[in-house]
Amino acid sequence: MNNKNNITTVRSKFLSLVLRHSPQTIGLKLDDAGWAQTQELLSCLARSRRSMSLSELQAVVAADNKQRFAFSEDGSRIRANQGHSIAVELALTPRQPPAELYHGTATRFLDAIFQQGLTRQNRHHVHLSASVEVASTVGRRHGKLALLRVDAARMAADGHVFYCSDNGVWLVDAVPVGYLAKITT
Ligand code: HQG
Repeated sequence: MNNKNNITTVRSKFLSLVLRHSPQTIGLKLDDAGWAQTQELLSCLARSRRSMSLSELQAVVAADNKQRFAFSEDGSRIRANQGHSIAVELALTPRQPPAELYHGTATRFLDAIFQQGLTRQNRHHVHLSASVEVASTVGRRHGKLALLRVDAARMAADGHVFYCSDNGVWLVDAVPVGYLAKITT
């Protein structure tokens, strides 16, 4: 990773922290839908010795490999597209999921998952992916990869509501055990 990418990654991680989990760290306030005023974010960052210019912030948003952040249309506000632990109402619209979705996790969680199903832990939803590749990357963050297939078609037919975030992550309240199958990797 070159130096410029490195700085962008550090900035992106810090933005995730303040826009998803802990805006108070820099004295920032988010509205009910998770939006921060862009100018206020820049001022709070500057006061916390995390200064960046508007164009540097725009570069972080544009360069983010998962489109974690979005500006409002006029650019006056910014928010995280998903992944919050604090209460926000993202006003997501229910969507019909693809027939199958995938979840990557670590092998050490499997016993609990096959007892309780997938539960949302600290986040607002269980996160699912339309691709095995993305699910594998997500799972490896936690340890030795275990890949799960979710029977999304049957879940939806049974009345479970799915949402898709602006950056293409599928979200659901929980996945009961009966819809899960382990994929041999
Ligand atoms: C596991 C990243 C025990 C679950 C990614 C996961 C994603 C259980 C971990 C986003 C369980 C939670 C979310 C149960 C679930 N017992 N363990 N009953 N149910 N788990 O990080 O899905 O980089 O909160 O399998 O791309 O790994 O942040 O969720 O291993 O979209 O933008 O508990 O985070 O995006 O871990 O990742 P996480 P996740 P960002």
